[in-house]
Amino acid sequence: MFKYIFSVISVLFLLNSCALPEIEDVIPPVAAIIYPYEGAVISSNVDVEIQAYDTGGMSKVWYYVDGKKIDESTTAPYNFAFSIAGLDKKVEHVMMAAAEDKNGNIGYSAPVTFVVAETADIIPPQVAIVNPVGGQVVEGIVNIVAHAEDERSIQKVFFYIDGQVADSASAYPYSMNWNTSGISDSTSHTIFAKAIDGGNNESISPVITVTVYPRSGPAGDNTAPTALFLYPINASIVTGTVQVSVDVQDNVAVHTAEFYVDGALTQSATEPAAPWSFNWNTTTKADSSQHSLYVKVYDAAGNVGTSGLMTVTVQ
Ligand SMILES: [Ca+2]
Ligand SMILES: [Ca+2]
Ligand SMILES: [Ca+2]
Repeated sequence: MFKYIFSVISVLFLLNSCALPEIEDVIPPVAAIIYPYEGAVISSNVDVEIQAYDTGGMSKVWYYVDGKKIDESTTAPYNFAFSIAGLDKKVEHVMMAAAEDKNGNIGYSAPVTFVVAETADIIPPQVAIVNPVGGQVVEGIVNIVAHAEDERSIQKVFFYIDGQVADSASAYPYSMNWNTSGISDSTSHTIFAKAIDGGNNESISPVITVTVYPRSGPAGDNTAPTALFLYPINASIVTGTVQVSVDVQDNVAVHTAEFYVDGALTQSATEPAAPWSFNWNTTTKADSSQHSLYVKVYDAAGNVGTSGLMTVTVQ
């Protein structure tokens, strides 16, 4: 009997623990219409771009124009070829997007009002890369920015790096982040943008060329640091523990300094203040032995400088 009760309790406990967690997703997705933007003037068929997000996963996204459902998709990115055929010209139309998550919650975008132009747009847009500038040395994450304008509307801007589409933007500001880490030092790369207006006219920006310098130092620093012995002086006799002093300078900052004795690294410092001073123990050297000394200095951009070679005699 007790055994039976114990079994029932066990089963109940098991069922209960299975049913326990699972927090129900009651939060609807967020949705936004990226293109057309508010007030856009559309002159031909365009790509509608909708962004939607849900923490619990998306089921589908669809959109309406003037209250009538036009299209839907279950896979991101939510871009739709949109035909303006049948839409009245010169009047405002309202577009709205909806997104449904896997639990059936539905979220709606803000409405966007656009106008279908009476006549076809035959004037192409204008576009130029405004950041970086041609000839610039770039590193790390580079924010590429294009300026695009049209007498009616810009539909999309594509960014090309070395002739390949790297990214696109449908909303102002037209920009993308280019991660240059992993790209070989001191290599040249071309960048241009292509803008498409609401009439599907295209324009290409002038091509700019930049040089990638992905090390950690300031971009464009090509000046090597310098090192100059203040003490000891060349051809002098030293004894015991010598306080070596070296003036280290750079146009930006000295990152590392290294002291070499007879070609062997003996002392180093990170971000040394000038003058760089340290104690050099010569008591392990044989009496009357001669030793060569020099200092190497590096800046954060990887430029290297070397002091002159100096010879001292240990007494
Ligand atoms: Ca949700
Ligand atoms: Ca135009
Ligand atoms: Ca430098």
